Amino acid sequence: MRIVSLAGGIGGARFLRGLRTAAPDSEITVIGNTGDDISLYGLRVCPDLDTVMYTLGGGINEEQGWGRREESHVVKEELAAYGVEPQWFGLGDRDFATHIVRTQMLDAGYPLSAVTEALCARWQPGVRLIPMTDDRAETHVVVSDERGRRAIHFQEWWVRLRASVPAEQIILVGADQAAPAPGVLEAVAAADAVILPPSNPVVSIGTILQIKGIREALESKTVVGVSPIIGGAPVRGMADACLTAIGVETTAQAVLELYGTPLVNGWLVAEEDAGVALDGVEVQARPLIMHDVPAAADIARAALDLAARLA
Ligand code: GDP
Ligand code: FO1
Ligand code: CA
Ligand code: CA
Repeated sequence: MRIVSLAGGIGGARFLRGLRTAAPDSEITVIGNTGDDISLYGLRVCPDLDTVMYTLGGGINEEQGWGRREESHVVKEELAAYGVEPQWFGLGDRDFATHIVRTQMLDAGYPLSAVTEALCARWQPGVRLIPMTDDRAETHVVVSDERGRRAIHFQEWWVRLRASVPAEQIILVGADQAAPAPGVLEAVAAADAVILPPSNPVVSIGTILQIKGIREALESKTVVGVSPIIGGAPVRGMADACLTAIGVETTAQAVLELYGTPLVNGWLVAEEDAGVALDGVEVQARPLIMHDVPAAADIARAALDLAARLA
């Protein structure tokens, strides 16, 4: 069986670990969000791709959900001693190596998709991880602060400001010029099932859906989504601040409506959200907390079963 999954960072990666367990004989292609990507100190950083790669490859810091385990921060301290900015983003020493390799390959002319494949040769994530695009398309957030109304990089809003300043707009800068990376549309066309994991509906899944051709390609497939919102709140992180910015309520119902039909055919919600409904979509209530890999695998199995029934 061929499965395609979109993915952001933590929610996507943890779900994928379950999906890989639930469907060990399937070929899984992951289309990763690159809207979070940022260049720092001359290095290209791809947080969501790395979170998926490290989580599936056994290198993730489990408590934090991003970055490497057994990490040290000597380089960060040395940069700070020179007064180098920004100091609000914490790159660890082991993680730095990934960004050095990536940047070196990008500078040599390799597209991000080829670079990601090369990095995955080390981590063996057990899925094919493809960035949504090889083109530069970065999420920016329009805020009003003491410096007036301006657009800042998504990471500055998320990490430095902790989404405490309301987002007036969330914009994927470069979306118009960005094409799906090689293999993305081919994988979707060949897929027996497409899964939307419980990733951020705005800045993870919503970002990937903005790359031209991707949403349209998905619409003709059997797509099952897993709600990242349970009982009116994100399970983790600040997705509520992103949803508010685009005028969508933080509920499993509103996220389903945001994705809408004909994109989504099946939707998994938590048991307390039973009652969510949309014409043309089969909704099922299930325990949706990914406590551990077996719990994530149970959710993945439910998503695959629903997709098989709807196909
Ligand atoms: P990010 O890029 O690191 O922010 O990660 P994603 O976009 O992939 O996922 C973030 C979303 O995952 C958040 O909106 C959370 O609500 C959701 N999430 C995290 N853990 C769980 C969980 O155990 N169950 C469900 N249903 N959603 C989760
Ligand atoms: N998140 C933070 O809250 N603080 C950090 O200093 C930070 C550093 C960081 C470094 C590498 C990486 O891959 C991810 C990192 N993240 C950090 C997480 C990440 O930037 C965000 O959670 C996501 O981009 C939002 O999805
Ligand atoms: Ca992300
Ligand atoms: Ca569909």
